[in-house]
Amino acid sequence: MKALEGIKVLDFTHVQSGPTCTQLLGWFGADVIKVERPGVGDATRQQLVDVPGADSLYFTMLNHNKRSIELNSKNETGKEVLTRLIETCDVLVENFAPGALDRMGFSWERIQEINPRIIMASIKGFGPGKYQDCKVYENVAQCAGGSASTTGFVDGPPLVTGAQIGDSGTGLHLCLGIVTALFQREKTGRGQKVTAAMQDSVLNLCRVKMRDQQRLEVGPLKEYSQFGEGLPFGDATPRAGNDSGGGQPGRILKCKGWENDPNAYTYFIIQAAVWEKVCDVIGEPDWKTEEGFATPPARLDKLNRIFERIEEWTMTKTKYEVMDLCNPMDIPVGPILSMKEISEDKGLYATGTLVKVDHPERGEYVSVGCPIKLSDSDVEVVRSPLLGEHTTEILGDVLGYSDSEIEAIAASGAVGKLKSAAE
Ligand code: CAO
Repeated sequence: MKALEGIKVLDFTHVQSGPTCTQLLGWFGADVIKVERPGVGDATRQQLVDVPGADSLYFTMLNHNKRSIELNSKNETGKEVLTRLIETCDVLVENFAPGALDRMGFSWERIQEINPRIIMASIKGFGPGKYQDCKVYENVAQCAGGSASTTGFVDGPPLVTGAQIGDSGTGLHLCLGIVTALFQREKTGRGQKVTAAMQDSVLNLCRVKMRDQQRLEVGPLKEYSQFGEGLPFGDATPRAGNDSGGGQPGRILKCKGWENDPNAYTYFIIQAAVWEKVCDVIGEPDWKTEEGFATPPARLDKLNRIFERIEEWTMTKTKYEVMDLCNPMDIPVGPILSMKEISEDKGLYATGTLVKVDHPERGEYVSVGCPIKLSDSDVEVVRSPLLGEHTTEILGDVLGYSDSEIEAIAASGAVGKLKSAAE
């Protein structure tokens, strides 16, 4: 048995943010029914295509463990089918542009009327306020949520990060809201509306930077490298380069081979508790007791010199050797791993964090599996559906339409061309 077995999800999501949420629900055992525009489908099916004629990796890697029904929700018969789906499902998830669902005739009030037990979950770029009607993509959310202004180096422009905190980050937030609402429904019998704005989710992940904004009002941020370098602070949390957010001095340092390998680097933290071990490892035992080095505050204006010395040592080792030598001593270090190295890590396949998936159009590909492990709800990653692959099955088995009714629905243009079992 899976944790969410028996829960039906009407998946009205597209692109990245919403699909990451419903994919998680699918991995936890929910029956996820993805509603897609006939003949078109989720736009990502045809974005960044690498195998002509096949669904892209963008789509396949975000839509595992789902069934696909083609349905025109603007067609009258299509609206009737959608109404039946709303009656039948426990959760509706959507991330259309603001107002799109209302324009289809399915406001939250109408949805509640159809099914008072349903949980309707929405992602929008912004919460209520002056930007509520904006369409929003990943990097806009990273910028508006405070991440970009605090990422990069103090003397450079703002930077976005490769981690999709606006899209996948918001999908995660929404997923938590949905399971919480399902839990509350157990007691109240009522559904509710769950919303997660991308700006809010990014800001939540940048919580420590809002902490620093308030600390800045009472004095300089002493753990930031720029303090030790004597650079003045402005009135907003600055970009912190590779400083660690927790206040322990840390940097990214070159390792053996850095001249030719863009990822031959390690992250290195000089936590106060292991300072003496750091001094021994790099061959500077006198720094353990020397005035100006012995205490964390005394070291703040010497961090550049200290890290340059540590880097002299890390450059004699590979990033893996640094890890192997420092880890047993509890010195926190971490190799900078490339996507290529990660994709070849057998340990990640053993835990299901990476999976190989077979797909009828594109063959085998590597995907990231479920990053959350439940001891009593195993995750089996099932390939993403082809467009409309389950239209007949969902109309018949889930909604109970007879064969002749399904033919009539197809004739009305509400669904795409029905696929035979052989297709
Ligand atoms: N049948 C008929 N019409 C359908 C349909 C279906 N099955 N599915 C979608 N549509 C229609 C919508 O109703 C909408 O029509 P209207 O404009 O007439 O209301 C239209 O398709 C386009 O939807 P959209 O505006 O959501 O799509 P877009 O490509 O223009 O915008 C995006 C994409 C992501 C910017 C926008 O949806 C958005 O801002 N979403 C909220 C924030 C978000 O999730 N951003 C993350 C983006 S990356 O993950």
